[in-house]
Amino acid sequence: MKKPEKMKSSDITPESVFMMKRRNLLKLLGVGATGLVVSSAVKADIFSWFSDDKPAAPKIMLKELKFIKPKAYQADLALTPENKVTGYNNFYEFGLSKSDPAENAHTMKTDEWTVSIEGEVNRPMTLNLDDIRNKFSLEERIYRMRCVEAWSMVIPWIGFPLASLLSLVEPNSRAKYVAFETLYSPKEMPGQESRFIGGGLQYPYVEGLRLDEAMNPLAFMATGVYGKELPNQNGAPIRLVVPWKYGFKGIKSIVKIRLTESIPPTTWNLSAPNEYGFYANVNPNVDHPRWSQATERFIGSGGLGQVTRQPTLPFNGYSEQVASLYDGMDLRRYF
Ligand SMILES: Nc1nc2c(c(=O)[nH]1)N[C@H]1C(S)=C(S)[C@@H](COP(=O)(O)O)O[C@H]1N2
Ligand SMILES: [Mo]
Repeated sequence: MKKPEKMKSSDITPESVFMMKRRNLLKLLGVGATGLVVSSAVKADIFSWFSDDKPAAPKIMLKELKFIKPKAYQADLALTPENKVTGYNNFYEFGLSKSDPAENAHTMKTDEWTVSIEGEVNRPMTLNLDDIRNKFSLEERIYRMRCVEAWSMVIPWIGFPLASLLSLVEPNSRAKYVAFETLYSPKEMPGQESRFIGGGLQYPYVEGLRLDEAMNPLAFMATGVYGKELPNQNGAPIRLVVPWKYGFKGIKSIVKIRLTESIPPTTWNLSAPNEYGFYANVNPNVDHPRWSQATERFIGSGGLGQVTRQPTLPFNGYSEQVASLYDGMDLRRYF
């Protein structure tokens, strides 16, 4: 996300060509027969989709989940196909290419997982995965997802409202923010100790929301996607989804949630504070310093030549539900 050369890939993208036969792809990447200019960073990204030379990741069986489908969240939108939702990811702990998480995240062990919820709460607690399964009933929500890199998807998540989890621990009157932390385990997540793999971010990955944002009904804890439990590359066993914010707010593989009085540090803001703010609300009118946020490449079922560029919507299309959280705030200043 930080590297300028990674962002210049907008004319041709890995997702637009990954369905092609390698033979055709090589032709395409060769000389200018097609007239397309492809940066070397994008070539590397495209080639890793094919990964002939890399060992195939083990096929992992994911459990089917039981869930309801509340009408209010069954948006009438074309879904991004499952193989792209689970094959084109950002999870820098496992590498910087979009295909790295799917190939490498199997080294993370999720069966003995716990999430501790602590800080400014009346009832701090540590939940294991059985506790989470028993305390929260699951629902499916079809949400738009807009990465700050200007690509987007529509994803059928399964999980429960973050507000349900917060009500359980009872935030006290000092609680104003919610801080989240990803697992820290360099043995399982090689990017946490190698800057070549992990891009030199500070780990563990941390994120945060204001308490009123966290209590908004749209803020969601996902434990599944596409009818099954989350694959590791999507943030197993539990991750945050905040559909009106850029994707990097959706912290994966959470082990700690802490209610705080003051604003918590967040990973991308620590890394480049002039480029990534705390709020990170999707906003077509506030550009990233290095690229426009006015439009986005929707990753749908199409292949090469069918990448849809579409306008980006304020709050990613969720203004009605969330705009009032920011009444009176200058969204250029609080980007
Ligand atoms: N721990 C952790 N969480 C993370 C990231 C990451 O690198 N590490 N990447 C973020 C970014 S930039 C995006 S766009 C989303 C991608 O989620 P997905 O791969 O499930 O689509 O995860 C977010 N959560
Ligand atoms: Mo992102």
